Amino acid sequence: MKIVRVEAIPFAIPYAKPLRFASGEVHTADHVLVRVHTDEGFVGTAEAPPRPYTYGETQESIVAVIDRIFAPQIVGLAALEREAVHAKLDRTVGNPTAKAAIDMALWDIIGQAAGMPVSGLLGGYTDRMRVSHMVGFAPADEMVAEAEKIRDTYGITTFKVKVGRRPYSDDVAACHALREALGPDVGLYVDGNRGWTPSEAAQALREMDDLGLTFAEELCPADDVLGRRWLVARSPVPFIADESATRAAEVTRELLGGSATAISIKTARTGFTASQQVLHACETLGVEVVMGNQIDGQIGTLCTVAFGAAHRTSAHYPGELSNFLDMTDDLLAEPLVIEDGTLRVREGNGLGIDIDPGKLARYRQDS
Ligand code: MUC
Ligand code: MG
Repeated sequence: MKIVRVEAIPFAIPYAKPLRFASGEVHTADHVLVRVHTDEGFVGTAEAPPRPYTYGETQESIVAVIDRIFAPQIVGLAALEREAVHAKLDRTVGNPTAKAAIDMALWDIIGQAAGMPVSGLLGGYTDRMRVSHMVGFAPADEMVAEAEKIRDTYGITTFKVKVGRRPYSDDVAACHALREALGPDVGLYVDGNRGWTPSEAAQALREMDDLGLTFAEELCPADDVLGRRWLVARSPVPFIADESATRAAEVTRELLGGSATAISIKTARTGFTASQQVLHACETLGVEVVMGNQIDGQIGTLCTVAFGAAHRTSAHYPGELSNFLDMTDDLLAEPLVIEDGTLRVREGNGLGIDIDPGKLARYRQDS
């Protein structure tokens, strides 16, 4: 079963409520739909979200690297030769979400051809994940109102709070307001997207010591090498590396260097193949993982839950699976539903991604 064509289709869907965080903000899902076609008629689907402030990729660069470099390299290879495909893709540095989308589309093809769900092929641990919702920057009362609405509407009881603003006391106050409003049983953790210095972060953690946070993520840059190690050594909770550990080798480097004590796995950047490398490295080192969100649409979210639910360790903590709720629309024919704070893996062969052709025609940017 040979790869005969790779499509990279730019599309844009506005957000009803933009997400703001220390390294940037998102108003439109200007993603790239990736479709890998085979000579047996199977088509694998995934999406690549450009995050220039995290990976340097843009919508245009993702389309260009797929059209000009990756597609010519992999057309003619068999869809089962994933290692051969990766050997080709790895000749180009960077471009993580473009590579990850191709990887996940290949798994989708393999699942369809085998007549099995990808989540089952990956590990088949469970069929659902509890959901953690990301609360972006806003005045504290609006952050509280959003969390209460999400809890009441979807039954979600874990929240990742964006921090990293200056002065740090605004974020500390928002976290205290959230804990007070939501009560002691709700899970809370914070993500600074590198916004603070090590000393600001240490001070903020001290002032949030009584909040029962479960994790702290990327509070300061990993490039502040010694300051970051100093902070991580003093953090009262596991310190998650997200954008500082975007490849398996970076995960090893950050963990062994003492710059992180937990890892965010994002299928949007490591697909399924390298996400398993990351997961297994963390398992063998005894490091906790959280399934993160690259501000994914519903296609990316389906990929995240398929992977997260497939393994014991990745299914342990609630996964960040709800950013799509802030979009005005999406491409799936059958929208995702979060109920009782839970998102289910889609049934069926492959990833179960069924694109609505009318919506694709409406939102695509290349026609
Ligand atoms: C997150 O976990 O940081 C914001 C920037 C990014 O790279 O991912 C999102 C969410
Ligand atoms: Mg993060």
